[in-house]
Amino acid sequence: MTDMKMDTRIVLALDEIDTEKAISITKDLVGHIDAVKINWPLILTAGPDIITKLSKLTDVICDFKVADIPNTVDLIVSNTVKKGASAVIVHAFTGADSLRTAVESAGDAEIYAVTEMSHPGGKTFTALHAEEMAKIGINCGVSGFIAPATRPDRITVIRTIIGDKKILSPGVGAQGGSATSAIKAGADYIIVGRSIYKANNPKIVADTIANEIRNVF
Ligand code: OMP
Repeated sequence: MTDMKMDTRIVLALDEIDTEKAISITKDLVGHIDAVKINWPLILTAGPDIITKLSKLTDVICDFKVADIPNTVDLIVSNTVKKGASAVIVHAFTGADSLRTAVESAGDAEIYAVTEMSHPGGKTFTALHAEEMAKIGINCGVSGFIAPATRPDRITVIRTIIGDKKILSPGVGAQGGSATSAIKAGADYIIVGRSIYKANNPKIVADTIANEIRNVF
């Protein structure tokens, strides 16, 4: 793929499960976000062809948090990319063989590895190993990492390990994190779901966040 746009630095987490609504929100937000990220909720209601449909509108990141043995990782990642995904999110705790397979199977698409999860439970296990997971991810050639906007200090720590690889940061809005704090801490993109797709006017919310981010630079 060509590199994902970096205009607004917003990735929309499209966890809207009404298929028509999900498509119309995306159409409305083209030009106001840099990509959409879809997860199991929308795939389960809309079916996997939603990847192809949305990919005609914008870059699609498939957040399948793949966590499996290399053979299964290969089957999931290669078929997701065939459907039109520009990137796939995988868990890093599976280790080097699974991560390396994800990168190889993605071909020109990107692999983003989860370091530390944004919810309170993310502190129990993932936070304890986030730095190691970032190092393994770098060795395996991933394009970027997921790090929590709910703990901006942790984004900064991950940034020191990964150099200029990308950081996508979820947890803004509904989970209490702030877009500007995440970007100031070292994130390249923020991932925002409910605060945008559940809003009466998603475009206004997205534009407000994009302006806040622009003021950081
Ligand atoms: P909102 O909380 O509604 O903004 O959505 C956040 C989105 O980011 C959801 O799709 C989550 O599945 C995803 N996410 C997290 O919230 N925390 C993480 O640690 C990792 C992810 C992710 O990989 O995208």
